[in-house]
Amino acid sequence: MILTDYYRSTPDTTWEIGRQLGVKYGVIRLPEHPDFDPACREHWLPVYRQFTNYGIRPLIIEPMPNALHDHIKAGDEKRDACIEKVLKMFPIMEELDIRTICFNWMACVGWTRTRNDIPERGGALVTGFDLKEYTPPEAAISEEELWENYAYFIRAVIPEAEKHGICLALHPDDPPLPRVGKISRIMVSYENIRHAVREIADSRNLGVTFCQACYYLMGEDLYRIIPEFADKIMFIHFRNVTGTKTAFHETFHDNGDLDMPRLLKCYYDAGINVPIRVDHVPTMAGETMVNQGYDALGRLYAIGYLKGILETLEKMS
Ligand SMILES: [Mn+2]
Repeated sequence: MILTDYYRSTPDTTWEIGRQLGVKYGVIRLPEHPDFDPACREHWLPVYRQFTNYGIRPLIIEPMPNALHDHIKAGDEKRDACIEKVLKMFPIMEELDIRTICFNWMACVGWTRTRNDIPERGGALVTGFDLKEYTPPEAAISEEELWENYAYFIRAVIPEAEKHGICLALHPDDPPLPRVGKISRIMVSYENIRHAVREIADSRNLGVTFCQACYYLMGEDLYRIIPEFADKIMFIHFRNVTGTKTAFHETFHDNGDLDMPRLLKCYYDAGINVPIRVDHVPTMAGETMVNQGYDALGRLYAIGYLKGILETLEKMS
């Protein structure tokens, strides 16, 4: 596995901690201020160099810039202009050898929680979701529209992605509920995602971000689908939770429903050797919540835990 961490484009404590932990590769979030144009090479270069000068080599862009992607998912009048910009990102990524974009197909509402102050072990705070407490926004999109817009996008970008050697790694919907209010969601089951990445287009440049806790909350058998998806898993979100898709919360990585060492062994046994990053960590003692689920101390613990299991698997196999 290739150990990475998630970095915003402005240096903060997570950059320092990553470097101190020996994490050499980055999953990076592009700047979101309106002056940054993701289609413009000159705008990428200083961002890229700031990472490489720091000792972090960017490998993955996550997420696809929302300013473009929201129109593409909604299929509105700005869609084609936004797709044009996405296509212009590919040669820049090729030049910088950043080969993967993690994207999702949640329209109108992205990853969603109802609370960010649930006490986990020892009073560390985690985010959670309870459908009973959730008020969806006043937007509407149907399943048919989502599939149509997805197919439209994939058909437009895959030939260019193939030309430039760029991979698109589809993240499941989080939480994986088929509907929130009048907003449908489609990437909510293994069957649907398999259809999205195998049948709508069958390309080596189209695969998945395996956010393992989302698949668990779908009710899927991870030990069955990981080997079946071995050729499609391009990136792993190492994440643990407890509960069900209608009521769950995040946990420390060693304290949820998922058997983390067994899952890592399952990836190994299936021959999956891709970038992996820890996901959604608790906010710990002495910390003020800055980016919920992404604060520094929780990452420190989670990365150490992940490194420990990976090293053990490598040395024991
Ligand atoms: Mn995830």
